[in-house]
Amino acid sequence: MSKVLFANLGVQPIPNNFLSKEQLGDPEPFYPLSASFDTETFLVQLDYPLPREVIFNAGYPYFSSQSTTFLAHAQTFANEMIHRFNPKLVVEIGSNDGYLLQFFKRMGVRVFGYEPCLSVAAYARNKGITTIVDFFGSTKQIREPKADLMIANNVLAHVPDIDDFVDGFRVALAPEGVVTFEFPHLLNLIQQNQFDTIYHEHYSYLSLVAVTRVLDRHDLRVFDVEQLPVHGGSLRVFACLKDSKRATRYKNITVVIGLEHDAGLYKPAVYEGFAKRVCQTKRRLLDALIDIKAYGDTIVGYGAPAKGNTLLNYCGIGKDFLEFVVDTTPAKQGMYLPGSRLEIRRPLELDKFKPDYVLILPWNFKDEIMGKLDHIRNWGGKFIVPIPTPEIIK
Ligand code: DWN
Repeated sequence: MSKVLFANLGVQPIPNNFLSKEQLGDPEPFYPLSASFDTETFLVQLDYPLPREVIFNAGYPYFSSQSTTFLAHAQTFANEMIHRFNPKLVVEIGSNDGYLLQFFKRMGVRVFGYEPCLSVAAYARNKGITTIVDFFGSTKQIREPKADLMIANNVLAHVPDIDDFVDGFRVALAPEGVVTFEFPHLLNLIQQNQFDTIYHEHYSYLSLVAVTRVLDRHDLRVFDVEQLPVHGGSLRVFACLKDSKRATRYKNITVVIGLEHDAGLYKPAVYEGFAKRVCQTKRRLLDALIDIKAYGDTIVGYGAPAKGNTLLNYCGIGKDFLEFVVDTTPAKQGMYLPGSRLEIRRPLELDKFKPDYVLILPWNFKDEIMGKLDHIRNWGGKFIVPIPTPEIIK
C-alpha cells in the first residue's frame, strides 16, 4: 500500500464546534488536517482521523432541515424509493433531525433512524420518528424484521471505520433488501476545487470504484448509481446482498466509472496536482477581499457551514475581513465560529447592516441563498462565491 498526499490544510479546529461567548477567552484545540490517496484501495482518507465521539457529540449543530433545497431533494428521493422498491420497513443511518424519514412516515411506511447526536435526534423524535441514539456498525443488531430499504445519506464519508460500518448493512439487510449510499463525489471535489469540504468530520472522500470495493468486501453488490447535483455534486449508490436477485449491473455504473477513469482518479497524478490549485484559490480569494477592504467596503458572511470554517481558517480570514456571519440555524445563532471566532447572527442583522458584499460560505446552496438575498441589490450589495474559484456576482 502506498499513500499520495492529496491536500494539506495545516491545523484546523473541529468545524462544527462552535463557541459560546463565555468560551471566547478559552484555548481551542487545532488538529492536523491532511488527506491522502491510497494507491491500492483508491480511498482518499484523512491522515489523522479523530475519534468519532469528539466529532459527533450531543451538541452537534448541523440540522439537515435548514435548507429548502435539501428538503426538496429528500422528499423527491423518498417518493422515488417508494415507487421503485415499495419498502415496508425503512431504516436510515445518520437520520439527523428526521428531514428524510418524515416523508416516508407521511406515506405510511414504517421507519426508524440511527443517529449518534442527541441534539438532532431529539428533533426526529419530536416528529414521531423512532430514533436510536448511537453509532451504527457490524455489532449493532437491528431487531427483526430486517429492513428492506436502508439509507445512508451523507454518512459513509463520516465514519472512521468504513469496513465495520458497511458490514453493519450486510448484517441488517433483508435478503432482497436495498441499501442506498449518498455521498459527495470525489470527482467533483477535484474538478470543482471543493477543498473546503475536506475537514475532520469527513474521514473519507469517495469515488464509485473505491466504494464498490468496500461493499464487495462485505458481500454487497452495487447494482445502480445516480449522479446528483446536491452538496456540490454527489453519487447515490444502490446496493444489495450478493445473492439477491437484484445483483445485476445498470449501465450507469459503466458511465460513472468511465468519468472517474478519464479524470485520472485511479492514478496518483491528479492528487499531486490538486494541492497547487488549493493554494491558488486561497490567494485569489484573499486578493479579492483585500481589494474590497482597501476600497473601504464591508463584507458579511452568509451561512456558518463546516466547510465555511475550513475555508476561513485555511485562508486566515477573520474579523480583519468579515464583520460577522449570519445563519438560519437557531442552534448556531449567538455562537462564534471555531478558529476565526466570528460572531453568528440572525439573517435579519445582515439586512440592518447592509454590507457592500455577502460572502456565501455554503456555496452548494448559492442559488437558494441568492434567491433569498436578492434584495441586497437594492442597496448595491454584491455576492462573493468562493468555490470553484472566487467570483463576484452583482
Ligand atoms: O456532510 C455534511 C454536509 C452534508 O452538511 C456534514 N458534514 C454537515 C454539513 O456540512 P456543512 O455544514 O458544510 O453543510 P451545509 O449544508 O452547506 O451547511 C449549510 C449551512 O448554511 C447551515 O448552517 C445552514 C445555513 N443556511 C442558511 O443559513 N440559510 C443554509 C441555507 C440554505 C440558508 O438559506
